[in-house]
Amino acid sequence: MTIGTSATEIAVVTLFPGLVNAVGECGMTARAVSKGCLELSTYNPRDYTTDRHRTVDDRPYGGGPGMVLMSGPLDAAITDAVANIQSQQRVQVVYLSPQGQRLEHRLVCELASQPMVLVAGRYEGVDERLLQARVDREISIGDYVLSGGELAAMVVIDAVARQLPGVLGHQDSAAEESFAGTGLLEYPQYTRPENFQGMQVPEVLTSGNHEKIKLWRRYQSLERTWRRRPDLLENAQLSSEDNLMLKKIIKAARPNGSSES
Ligand code: 4GS
Repeated sequence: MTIGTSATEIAVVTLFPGLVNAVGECGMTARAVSKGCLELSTYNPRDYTTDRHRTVDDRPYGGGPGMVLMSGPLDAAITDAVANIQSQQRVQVVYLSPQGQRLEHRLVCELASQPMVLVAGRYEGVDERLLQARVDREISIGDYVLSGGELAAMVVIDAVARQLPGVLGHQDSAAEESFAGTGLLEYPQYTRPENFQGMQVPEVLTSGNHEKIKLWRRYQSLERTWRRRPDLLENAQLSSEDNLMLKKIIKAARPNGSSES
């Protein structure tokens, strides 16, 4: 018998398996695979065609430009992908599309806990009936149009992989980063040399005073978030010390209490 693995299983239905498989061969995501935290597989709808030309697309009913992915080959590929997932958990079938729910940290964490089949579209999209019949949810990586869902699927895979326990070298890295712990942007990072083209590393970072370093970094995180992504402050978990620091930051930027706009 086989022992149920604890790896998060992700299968991708794609006309370009080589593109998607590359994410499992490089960097952090490759480490997640080799450590047994992540299992990646691909299913090509073209392998589930039955005609001589291995047709996966056709012209849209009603006319118009471009081609639409046919339901049949996609349906068969999804069925095979779902059947080959070992996990006893419910498999989520996800279609990557600009019409989906926007990907953000909370959704990444939610996805990390379950096996999924990611469906990557091409051309003008897929037959609506395939979405109705087989897809549990649609996810978008942003308000722009890609030429295929593959890059979006790879974004999901990368973001999910780094949330899996045991993937990151430093255990705390995932939790410490932007959005994860507190919903703030990260503080700036520096490494050798101490002087780069006349620019010095902030003195506090070479002081060895860890309490001061921690405060400085928190200040930087708060200031950056306030300047660059003030919208994030609405939902950030701020301590009373954070709120005091934020007041200081705002006062330093607006000495006369003038509204900056
Ligand atoms: C996205 C996106 C996307 C839509 C795929 C048109 C080819 C394309 N997928 N987030 N057909 N943005 N998909 O642009 O996920």
